[in-house]
Formats: sequence, C-alpha cells, structure tokens
Amino acid sequence: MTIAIVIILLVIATLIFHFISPWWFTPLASNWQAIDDTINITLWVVGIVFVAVSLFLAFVIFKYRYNKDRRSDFEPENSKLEGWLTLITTLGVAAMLTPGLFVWAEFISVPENSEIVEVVGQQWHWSYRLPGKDGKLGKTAIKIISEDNPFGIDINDINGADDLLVKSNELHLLIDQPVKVLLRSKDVLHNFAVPQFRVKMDLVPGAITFVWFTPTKLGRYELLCEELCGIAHFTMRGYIKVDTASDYQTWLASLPTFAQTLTRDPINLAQGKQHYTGCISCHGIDGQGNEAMNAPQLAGLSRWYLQRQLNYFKQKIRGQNSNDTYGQQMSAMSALLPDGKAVEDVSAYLNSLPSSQNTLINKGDVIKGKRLYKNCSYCHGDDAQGNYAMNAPKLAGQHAWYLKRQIGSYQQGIRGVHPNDLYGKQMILMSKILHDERAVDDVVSYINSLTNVR
Ligand code: HEC
Ligand code: HEC
Ligand SMILES: [Cu+2]
Repeated sequence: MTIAIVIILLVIATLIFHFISPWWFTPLASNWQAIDDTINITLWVVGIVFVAVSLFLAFVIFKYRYNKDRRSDFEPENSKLEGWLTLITTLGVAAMLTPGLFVWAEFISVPENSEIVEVVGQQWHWSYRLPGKDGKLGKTAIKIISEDNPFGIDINDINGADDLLVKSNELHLLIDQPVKVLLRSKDVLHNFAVPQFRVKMDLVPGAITFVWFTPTKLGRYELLCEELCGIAHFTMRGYIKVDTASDYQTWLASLPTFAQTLTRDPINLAQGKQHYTGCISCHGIDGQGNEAMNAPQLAGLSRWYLQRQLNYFKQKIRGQNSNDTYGQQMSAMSALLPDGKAVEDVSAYLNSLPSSQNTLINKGDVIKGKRLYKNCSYCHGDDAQGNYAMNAPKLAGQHAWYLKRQIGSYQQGIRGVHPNDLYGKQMILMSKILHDERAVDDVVSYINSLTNVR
C-alpha cells in the first residue's frame, strides 16, 4: 500500500517538476525548429509511457496486495496480451524515430546558397577562416602550423592567399544567410555547439566534419565545446555574433587576408630597446622586474604573450578593474608605446633579453605544489616554460609575489573578466582549483623550484 502511494507521488512530483522547472531550451535562434519538434515528440511519447506504466504498477501493487484467502495463478503465456504490447511498443518507437529520420535527411542536405565558414578548434580555443573573394578555402596541414601561420595554410595554394583569418574567438554571421560550417581540429576531439542554434557536431583530428544552419535572430551567442572526454573543454568558449548586413560588412572589412598576415614589417630590435627606456624605472634595466615597483620580470617572455598583454593594456582589456591598482598603472604606461609596431619591437627586444634566475622563494610546500601543478602543466608546460599552442605564458623564472598576485587577481575576477579577454577566462576557471591561500603558495613554490630554461 505505502509503495503504491510513493509511486503515485513520484509520478506527480515528476510531472510538476517538468512543467514548472526553469530548465528548458534557450530560445531558438536558427532554422532548426524541426529539432525541437523531434525532441518534443520523444518527450511526449516517453512521458505518456512513463506515467501509464508507473500508474499501472501502483494499481497492481494495490489491487493484488497480500490477502491470506487468495491464491496466485501461474500463467506464463498470453499471446493476446503479448500481441497488443508488441504492437503498441512498435508504434511508440516508430513515432519517436521516424521524425528523426526526416530531420536527419535535412540536417545533411546543405542548401545551395550557403556561405562557407571554417571553424578551427584547439585546446582550448576557437578560431575561424572565411574563403575570401574567390569563395575557396586554401589547403591546410597540421605540420606547417607555426607562430606566423597558426592556421597551417599551404603557402603554395593559390586559393589560400585571400582567405580571411579570424584569430579571435568571436565569429560574425549574417542574419538569414545559411552557412555551412566546416569543422577542423588541430589536436584532440572537440565539439561545436551553440545551444540557440540547436546543431552540434564533433571536430575530429584528421577529418573535416560539418553542420549547417541559418541564424534567424540578431544577437551574440556563446559557442561551447561540449566534448566530455579530456580535460578543460568546458573552458573552451567562443562567441557567434549574428549581424545585420552593414555590421557584417564592417566586420569583414576589418579582417586580414592570409597574404597580409605574412607580410609584416621586419622586427627592429634597436627601436624596441629605444621604446623600452620608458619602462626601465619600473621593470629594471634588464627587464628583471622590481618588487618595490610591483613590476614583474619581462625578460625572456615570449613575443606573442608580451604583445598580447601590451595590446590588452592599451585597449583597456587588462588593468581596468577598479580594484586593480597595479594593472591600472601599467595600463597608463602602455600609452608610451605609440602603435602596433612599437609593441612588436619592444616585445621582440624583451624576448631577446636573458631571463634572470629567480631567487625569491615562496613559503609553500613544494611536494604538494608539484601535485597541484599537474593541472597547470597541460597548458603551461611541464617545466612552466609556456606553450604557444595553448596560449599559456612562461611562468618559470617569474617572481613569486607576482605569480601569487596574478592567481589572486584571476580568482577575484580582477583579471580576465573583460568580454574581449579571450584567454583570461580559462585562467579564471583554472585558478579556482586552488582552494585556499596555502594551495596558491604551494603551487607557486613549485613553479619557483623549476629550472628557468629559455
Ligand atoms: C609605473 C611603473 C611601470 C612602468 C613605467 C611600466 N610598467 Fe609594465 N607593469 C607594471 C606593473 C605594476 C605591472 C603588473 C600589473 C599587474 O599586476 O597586473 C606591469 C606589467 C607589465 C606586463 C605584463 C607582464 C605579464 O607577465 O603579464 C608587461 C608586458 C609590461 N608591464 C610591459 C611594460 C612595458 C613594455 C613598459 C614600457 C612601455 C612598461 N611595462 C612600463 C608597472 C610598470
Ligand atoms: C586551460 C589552460 C591553462 C591551464 C590549465 C592553466 N593556465 Fe594559467 N594561463 C593560461 C593562459 C591562456 C594564460 C594567459 C592569459 C592571458 O593571456 O591573459 C595564463 C596565465 C597565467 C598566469 C599569469 C602569468 C603572467 O605572466 O601574468 C599565471 C600566474 C598562471 N596562468 C598560473 C597558472 C596556474 C598556477 C595553473 C594551475 C593551477 C594554471 N595557470 C593553469 C592557461 C592555463
Ligand atoms: Cu574542446
């Protein structure tokens, strides 16, 4: 009797939960109403079966409860009942699966007038490539990927020269224009998913997969990597902004072609040294850093990282938080560098300086720190030497007080929160695995203990 009541209450609770819970699909922003319909049909079919079977079970438990005057019959076969059950189950399963087949047929038939966009996944970042005027993407290969050619485009392929490159993690799309999204991975499995568009697909290293959709609502949508296997895919976020025609054209015009990214002015180290004179008072004559000025070591950091940080300071992406007094100082100083060329030159100059051995030892437990650092080594490297492919800077050789302050800044949402900060968000999520100050001390001490190799 009690069990029958519990089962009935369970059914009622489930139904109430289903109808009042706030967790449901985000509002649809693409042509894929059909996918919602399919899911709804499935939900109705399994929902009705769930209610019917559960109530029947409760009824049977109640009706045939123990009675000492009653004897049970043994009736293993009942072909009439089995016939009905088989028929109803078949109809239910067919009702669930048939619509899916039609939707799948649509899913794999890309409309003729689709534009092509390539989405490239890597641990843990998205970038994009458009075919340019000729409408064709150039050939690519993983083994020619380098700092100057991060997409690995074949220089000898004539179709590649006018490809438009989007190194940021924000892709723009034109409203009501169907797009075929080609998916490529530089390293491991990833998964392209935009909840509002409903479509999702794996990125498989060595293969090119695709999805298509037509964005139907203006807006900025989050692109998620919904890959479960492996680590940190949840940190891999991007954005898709659906634009009006004029906004889209403005964005297109701002993109460099592959050919343009290859023809950069040569680096001028002497100029870089010149620009650095304004920085010496804080960062030291050899870029070794200065605790009294709260200024970190810059010598030996990689060019791409220095450039990115300087551009972030200049564009007020880093150092704008009202609690970030040190970042604000630096942000003001970044005005000493007049333009992009100055940023490149000073970064190359700093990179050419030998990094000094860091002697400041923190008070943490190195053994515990080593264990914690395992989580960091995927990005920052086993020796904290930094890793261009992961966008993660060198940490070895950096002053302990600075490392500690940065981890704290990430944890408190002082650094890495600006919407245009493409890489800081990963670190915010990662910094949270260090639960208390002791853990931060431990991991910083371990980084401190690593030999600072260039
Ligand atoms: C008034 C002192 C001061 C001057 C002058 C100064 N900086 Fe800084 N700089 C700082 C401070 C303080 C920080 C640390 C900010 C933080 O804690 O977030 C910093 C951080 C940086 C960083 C970030 C390093 C990292 O590991 O992320 C770079 C790069 C940098 N400075 C380059 C320069 C360059 C190039 C110049 C000269 C154009 C310069 N700085 C001039 C104080 C200064
Ligand atoms: C998912 C990859 C990833 C992991 C894992 C990771 N980091 Fe980072 N880390 C980054 C990236 C990317 C940046 C640069 C952010 C930027 O450009 O603003 C960074 C920056 C930093 C900085 C700032 C360095 C500087 O010069 O200002 C520190 C300190 C740091 N990480 C420490 C850690 C520690 C400690 C761990 C382990 C608990 C860790 N990171 C794990 C990707 C990662
Ligand atoms: Cu991923």
